[in-house]
Amino acid sequence: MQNICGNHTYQCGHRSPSHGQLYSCSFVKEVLPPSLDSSSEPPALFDGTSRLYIAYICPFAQRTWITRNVKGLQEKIKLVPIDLQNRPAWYKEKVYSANKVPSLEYNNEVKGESLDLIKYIDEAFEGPALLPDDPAKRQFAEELFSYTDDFSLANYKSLPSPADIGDEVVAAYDKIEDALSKFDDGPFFLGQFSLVDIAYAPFIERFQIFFAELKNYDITSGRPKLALWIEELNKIDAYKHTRQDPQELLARMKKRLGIA
Ligand SMILES: N[C@@H](CCC(=O)N[C@@H](CS)C(=O)NCC(=O)O)C(=O)O
Repeated sequence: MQNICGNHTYQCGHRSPSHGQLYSCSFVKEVLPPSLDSSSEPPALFDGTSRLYIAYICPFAQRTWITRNVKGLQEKIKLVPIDLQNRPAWYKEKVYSANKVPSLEYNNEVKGESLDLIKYIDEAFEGPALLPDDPAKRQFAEELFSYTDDFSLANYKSLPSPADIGDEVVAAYDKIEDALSKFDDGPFFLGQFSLVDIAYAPFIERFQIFFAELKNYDITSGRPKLALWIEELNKIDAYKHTRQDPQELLARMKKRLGIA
């Protein structure tokens, strides 16, 4: 089974997702910078440095962070984490007027929206291509990108209710299991690892924890494809390094639900 990482010294025998080339998986674990808050000076904006503004706890931002890592862009794109609870005023005023994360400062422009950004980073930067050329796979990728918001909404909606998991969530995970069955050349949505996996990973990472702890519901039960997808995803260092402490994610969600 293939693995992927964000380094392009072609050494250790794992296959690139789109071309079947061999390349290394010696992902270099970077020391993560501290989050900037309202007391922090802005970076030297628009000085030619590419910057990815994220919040460590944000699943949307995590999509872009994973993409940057998988493509081996740790040196090319500087990570700038923001404390969303105590945001620096300059972020809205000078960087991204939508005042959300993620955003990407690149070539004197700032762009936002995580799904647009992961596609943009994949196309505009070097590193392994994270969408296959196969038109059938491309079309399925678009269908799955379109479903991400409905998927996470169904999940979030079910959390505050004291009732069982609910039909909508069961149907959402059944749809994921079906999607994972479509291509059989690998354990990922399009067979090989792609941007589609990156789009879903931060959300499934969180809901697996929340449903297990808050609703005693195992999303992988009776869903072998999903179980394998999670297992294979967790072998990818470039993703693993972006994972948050499950207990912290759970504590935040409990607080948000008023059950802390
Ligand atoms: N649709 C946006 C959603 C981004 C988003 O909602 N980010 C949250 C953090 S997880 C945020 O910045 N919230 C700050 C706010 O809404 O003020 C995307 O996909 O990038």
